[in-house]
Amino acid sequence: MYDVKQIRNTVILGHGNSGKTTLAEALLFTAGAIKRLGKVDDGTASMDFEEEEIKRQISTSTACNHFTWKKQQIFLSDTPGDDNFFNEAKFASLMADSAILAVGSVLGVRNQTEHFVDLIQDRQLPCLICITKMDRERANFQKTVEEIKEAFQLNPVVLYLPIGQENKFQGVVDIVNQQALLFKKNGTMQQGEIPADMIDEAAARRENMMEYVAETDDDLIEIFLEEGELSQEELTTGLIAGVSQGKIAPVFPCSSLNNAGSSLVLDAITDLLPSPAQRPAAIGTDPTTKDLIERAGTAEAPFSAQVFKTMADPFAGRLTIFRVMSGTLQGDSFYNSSKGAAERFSHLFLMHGKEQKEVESAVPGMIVAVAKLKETETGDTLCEQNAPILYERPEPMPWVISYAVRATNEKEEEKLFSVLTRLLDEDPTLKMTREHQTHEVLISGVGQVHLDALKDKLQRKFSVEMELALPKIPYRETLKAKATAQGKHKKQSGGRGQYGDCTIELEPLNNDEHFEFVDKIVGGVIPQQYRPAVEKGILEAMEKGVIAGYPFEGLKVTLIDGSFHNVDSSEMAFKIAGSLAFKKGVIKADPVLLEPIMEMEIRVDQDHVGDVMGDLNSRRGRVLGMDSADKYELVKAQVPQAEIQLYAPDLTSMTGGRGSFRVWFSHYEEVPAHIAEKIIAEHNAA
Ligand SMILES: Nc1nc2c(ncn2[C@@H]2O[C@H](COP(=O)(O)OP(=O)(O)O)[C@@H](O)[C@H]2O)c(=O)[nH]1
Ligand SMILES: [Mg+2]
Repeated sequence: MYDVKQIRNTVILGHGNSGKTTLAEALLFTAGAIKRLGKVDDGTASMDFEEEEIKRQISTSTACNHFTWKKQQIFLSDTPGDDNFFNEAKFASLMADSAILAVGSVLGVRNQTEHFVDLIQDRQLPCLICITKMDRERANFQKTVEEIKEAFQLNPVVLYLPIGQENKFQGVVDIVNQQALLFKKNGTMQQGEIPADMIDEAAARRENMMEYVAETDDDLIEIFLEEGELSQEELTTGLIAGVSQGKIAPVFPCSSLNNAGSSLVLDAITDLLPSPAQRPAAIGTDPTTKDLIERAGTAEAPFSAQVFKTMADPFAGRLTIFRVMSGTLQGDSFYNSSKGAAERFSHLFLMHGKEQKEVESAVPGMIVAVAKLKETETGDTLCEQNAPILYERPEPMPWVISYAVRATNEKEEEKLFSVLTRLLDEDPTLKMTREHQTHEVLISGVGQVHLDALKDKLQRKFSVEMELALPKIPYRETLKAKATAQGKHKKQSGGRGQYGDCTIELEPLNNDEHFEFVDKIVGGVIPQQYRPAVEKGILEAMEKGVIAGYPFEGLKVTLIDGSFHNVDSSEMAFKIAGSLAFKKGVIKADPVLLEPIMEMEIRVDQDHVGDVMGDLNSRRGRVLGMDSADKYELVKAQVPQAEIQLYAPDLTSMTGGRGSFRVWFSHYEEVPAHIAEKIIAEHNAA
């Protein structure tokens, strides 16, 4: 049985390539959870176990792990830093009680670092900051700390000052205890002498730290002002309180590739970061009354949990990963209050990277998994049926790029779509839709790399190959003027003849309706039984379009005249006559192409607003307005779908990764003539 106070649940966040996975590896190794120190670069890191991660040497999915350090149960999640997989980091941050922010000592704060700091601040997660890769050439600890101070309100406080940098990085000065600690190969430290040239700085930093810590607490500041200093105990307890309230973020220099500094971080996780019991109670609602309910993170409260991840495994089936929010989970069932369904399971697991280890029960703060649930999806709340609660479903990152997908081998179409359906479960940022007009299946995601990685995953994990192509734009045709046309179908040479003749008026329908048919035949010039055939013929011809092969929209037809033959007229003949009249009429009625216009909301930093607007202009976009949101500007615009099929990668390169956007369908609009000409020419050439 686990004690909630002995649990620490933390998530590693930071931009891509900042050394998160390597740091996780070093922590696991030092704590004895893995036997060898794996490397991202040769594909042996235990947190990057998916084939696509090994191939790309980037994490694409959150890896959860559990290990013990100093009798504490540590739950550690390693997340992707790439924008394409930001949703993984976002959801993982919702499972954790604290965060470790990784910032590289060479490149320092990057544009993307901001996104992760936003996650930390949104949830007010207490946080440690690791300055990674201290062994690298041009590593600069001080400069990196200064950058962090400047860019974010995290209040970094250096607990350990590096002794040496680059290949001379050999240990740290422990500021609180004024001692030197030198690295040992196994990730732990041995005591040493503070280098002579660091003694003064170390002492000054301790003074400084006292003041800093004192300022986070009313009692401490009083003591500090009276006594001029804090006792060792006051400093330590003040530090712990400051960290767990998110007022101070301790900074650690690390070189995880050499396993240097790992035990310092592990100690900080257990000694400085809060247990689930110290975090604010979880807040949900009562599913029937909608009243707010608080659930404290104690083992005695009624059980509740939330699902943050689902993994599709080709062999084991579906694995549902959730964090216990309150109470104790035991037995073989729980209630899914999001779906209103009871779920049964046979084993409860702890996650160890790609492996799982069975466990008897789970208490708040623990990340656990069960296999083969029937209805449960990511975001769902699990609880006791007689103490139901619903937690707010986290909003996945919006999709911004779509491709038409098909199986490379036509025979594998069915398999492809069944596997894709399973993967949709696993990744809430993937969307699959069938486009009725173009008959394409579209797969939408968060970015180019996101969909490329999906393609790889399908091939490697499920051995189906898929092809991605830019989707066809669902253009439509319509008319702008009125016209009258006659359609006559006549074949009366030998045998039974065919005869149908109709005259119709065509005009635009301005009410968003697809089609309207008015029958104004008088005196039976076309017998009643043939008139619906005229309408049918027109409808069928509309599907195929007239000028460029796209479906025709917004047409009102009035049937005004015609003639028939007693023997040779038939339904078929009038259908053909109708379609002939339609085609002839359309040509005279100023036909045009319509294109889908999308509404976009682009979030970008001040520095790039100008570039983004200029670019929208060149994409035939119309800016509707601007808004400010925090440090960002929100640009609202309408842009033709044809112009933004690859907007996601373009925006990333335009803004250095600081832009993001949402997009949704707005309406149809006429295609400008010079562009319509090209589309029509392409159609005629095909
Ligand atoms: N020299 C050096 N390289 C490192 C260190 N930590 C990570 N790296 C390298 O930096 C790259 C990115 O590391 P990774 O852990 O995958 O970063 P992540 O994307 O944040 O998970 C890899 O090539 C690592 O080998 C370190 O402490 N020292
Ligand atoms: Mg990684």
